[in-house]
Amino acid sequence: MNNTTIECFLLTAHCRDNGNRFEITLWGASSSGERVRIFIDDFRPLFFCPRSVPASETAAASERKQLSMRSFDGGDVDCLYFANYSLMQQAAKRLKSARHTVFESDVSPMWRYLMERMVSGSMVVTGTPGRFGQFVNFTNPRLRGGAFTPKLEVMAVCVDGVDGEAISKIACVDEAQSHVFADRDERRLLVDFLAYTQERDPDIIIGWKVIDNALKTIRERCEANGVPFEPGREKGSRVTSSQYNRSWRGNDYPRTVWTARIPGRAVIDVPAMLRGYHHSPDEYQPDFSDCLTGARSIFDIFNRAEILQNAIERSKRSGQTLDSAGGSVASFDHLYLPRLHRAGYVAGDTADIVPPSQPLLGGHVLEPAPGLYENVLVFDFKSLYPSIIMTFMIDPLGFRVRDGDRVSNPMGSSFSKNHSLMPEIIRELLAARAVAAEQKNPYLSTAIKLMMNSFAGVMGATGCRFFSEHVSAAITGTGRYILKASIEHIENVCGKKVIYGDTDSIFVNLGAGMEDGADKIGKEISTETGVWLKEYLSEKFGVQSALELKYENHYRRFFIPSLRSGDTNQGTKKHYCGATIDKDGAIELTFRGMESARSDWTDLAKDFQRELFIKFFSGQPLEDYILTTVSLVQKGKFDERLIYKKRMRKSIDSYTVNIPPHVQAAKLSDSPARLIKYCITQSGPQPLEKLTAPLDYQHYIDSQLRPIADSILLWMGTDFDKITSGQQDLFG
Ligand code: DGT
Ligand code: MG
Ligand code: MG
Repeated sequence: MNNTTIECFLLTAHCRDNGNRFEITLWGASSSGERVRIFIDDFRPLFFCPRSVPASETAAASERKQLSMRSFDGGDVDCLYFANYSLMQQAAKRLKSARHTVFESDVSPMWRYLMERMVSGSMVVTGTPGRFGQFVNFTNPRLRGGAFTPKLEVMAVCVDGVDGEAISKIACVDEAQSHVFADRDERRLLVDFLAYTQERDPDIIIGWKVIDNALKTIRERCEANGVPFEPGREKGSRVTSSQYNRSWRGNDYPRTVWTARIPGRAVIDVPAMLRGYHHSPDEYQPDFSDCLTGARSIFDIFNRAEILQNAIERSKRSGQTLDSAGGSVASFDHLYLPRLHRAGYVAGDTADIVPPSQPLLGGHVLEPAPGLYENVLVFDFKSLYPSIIMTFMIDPLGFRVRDGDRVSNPMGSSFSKNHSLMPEIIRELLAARAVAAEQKNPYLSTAIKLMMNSFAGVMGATGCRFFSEHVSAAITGTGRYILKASIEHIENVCGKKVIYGDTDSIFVNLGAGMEDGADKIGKEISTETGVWLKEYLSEKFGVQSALELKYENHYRRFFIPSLRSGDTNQGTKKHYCGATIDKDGAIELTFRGMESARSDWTDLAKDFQRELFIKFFSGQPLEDYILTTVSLVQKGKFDERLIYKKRMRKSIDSYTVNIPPHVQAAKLSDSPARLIKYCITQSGPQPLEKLTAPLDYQHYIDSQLRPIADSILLWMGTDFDKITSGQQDLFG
C-alpha cells in the first residue's frame, strides 16, 4: 500500500445517503493532468446541542461527544453524530420541536466536510490511489486545502430544436475541435452526442442558458427515446428543477430554478457568469445564426471574458464550486465556520435569528447642491467597509466574547481584540484584490471587492446565521461617522467646499480657473486627510487606521440636476454628470443614475444626451439644438435611431395581463428572437422586421428627448415644454 499525495482542483461535489451510510463523491483535476474521483463514506453528518439536553432526547445519534466548545452565550456544547443525512435532519427537527436549541443543524454535511478541511477549490489529497475506469480513485483519503490552479478542458454545447419537439442538431466546440450532430434519427443523434462527450471528456460544459435550455432539452429527449442520460464521468447525471418564491417589495414571485448534476463535469452558464462579473449584457452577444456558430461564439465569449480564470480564482477565495456566481451567505459560512470552531465556538441555526428591531441604516448620502460646477475633485475610500472591519476588529465572535481587551468604535459598541476572526479573512481578500488589480483584471478585482462587501452585508441580513444588528450597525455607522468627519476636515482644515458625498465618496468643488493645479491639490487632500484620519482615530479610539482616501478623478465640468419638482435648490441624490478632458482635449462624459445608463434607451436618447451635455458644458445655448432635434425627429430623419432593444426574460405566453411593449412587439413577430428590436408606432409597438404603421414621433419626443432636456432645463428655470411650445409658432 503506497501513500500518495496529489494536488487537485474541485470540479463537482455531490452527496447522498446510501442506506445507513452517508456518501460524498468529489471530482477533481490534478496537477499532473489526471482526473480524480474522491469517494468518502467515513464522514458522519453532525450538529451540536447544549450539554444540558438530556441523553434520552438524543438517542437517535450514533454518538454524542462532549467537546470543549461553547455557543455564543457561553454554554457548553456536545456534538451529535449520525449515520446518515436524513437521520441528522430528523433528529434536529425533533429537538427543535421539543424546544431545544440546536447549533449548525442547517449546515450541509458535505460542505462541512470540505470547509473543515479548509478546501476552497484547491485541495491536497493523501491516500492510496486506485482506478475508477480511466480515472484515478481515492477512497476515504486525507484532504486539506491547497493553492493550485488547474488547467481545465471546456466544451461548449448548443442545441437546435423547439421546446417539446425532437432535437434537430447539437453542436459541440472545444479548444481542439468542433462537431455537429444532425442525424434524422434523434435516438442516434443523442447516443452519438453522449459518446462524443465521453470521448472528449471535458471538465466543464458551458452554454447559453446551458441548464434550463440545452441540458434540460437533451435530458428530456433522452427520456423520450429511452436513452440513458449519462454525460458524466460516472453514472448519476440529473437535471432537476425546484420552485421557490422570490420576495420583492412584499410580493412573492414563484420561480423555477433548474440545476444540473453531472458527476465530474462542472456546468457553467455563460450569461449567468457574465452577470456575476458585472459585464454589461450588451457587451457579449452570441451569434445564434446556426447551431455551430452558436456553440463557437459561446466558446469564444467564455474565453474573451476570461470567465474560467475568474471562476477559478473566485472559487479559491469563496470555497464555492466553479459554477457558482454568487452565494454570499454560503461563502461567509465556508470561510468563517472552520475558524470559529478552531477558536472553540459553534454558531447557531439561521432559523433562530432574531429579526432587527428597526430597519438598518446604510451609508450616509449628502443632500446634493444642484448646479453646474467647474473643477470638481472626486475622492473615494478604498474598500471602505472592509477597512472599517480591519480597523475596528468588527466581528460576530469578537462582539459576543466579553473579554477585557477591546476596541470601541464610534457607534459605542466594542469588539474583542483577541477573538476577532474577520480581520484575517478580510486581509487575505484585500491582498487577492490587490493582486487582481496589479494583473489588470478589473472583473476579478470587482468580484473580490463585492465578496468582501457582501460579507459586511450578510452580517446585516437575516438569511445569515451571523446576523447581528449591532455588528452591522458598527460597520455602517462607523462608515457614516468617517465620511462626515472627513468632510468636516476637508471643509474646515483644507478650506475646500464639499458639494456632494455618498457612503464613502466626497466631491470637492475647486471652482473656475483651477484646472492646472487640480491634480496636485487632489493628491494633497488625499494624503493629508489620510494622515489626519490616522491620528484622529488613533487618538479617539486607539486604533491603527487601515482607511485610505483615494483621489479618483478631476472633472473639469460637473453637473447635479435639480429635483423633478423643479425646486432648483434641491438636487437628486445619486445623479450627476461629470466631464473629464484628456491631454488631446477630448471630452469624456460620465453619467451616474442618469438616463443614458438605462438599457431601454434608444440611440436617439444616448446621442441627444451626449450632445446636449457637451454643449451645456462648453457654455453654448441649448434651445436651437433641442428644437432642431425635435424637428428632425418629426421629419423622419432619425428613424434608424428610434429602435428599442429589449431582452425577453420569460416566455411570450407567460405574459397575460399588463403586456410590456417589447412583448407586444414579439407577439407580432413570426420568429421572435431573444433580443426584441421594435419601434413604437401610431398603432402601438411593432417588431422591426414587420413595421407597418408610421412611427409615433410624439412618443419619442416625450419619453426620450424630454426627460434628458429637462434634467438640465429645470435647473435653468425653464423646461422642455416651454421651449417646444414656442416651436409650434415658429415652425408650425
Ligand atoms: P473601492 O472604492 O472600489 O476601493 O471599494 P469600496 O468597497 O469602497 O466600494 P464603494 O466605494 O463602491 O462603496 C463603498 C461602500 O459601500 C463599500 O465598502 C460597501 C458598500 N457597498 C457598495 N456597494 C455594495 C454592494 O454591492 N453590496 C454591499 N453589501 N455593499 C456595498
Ligand atoms: Mg470606496
Ligand atoms: Mg464609493
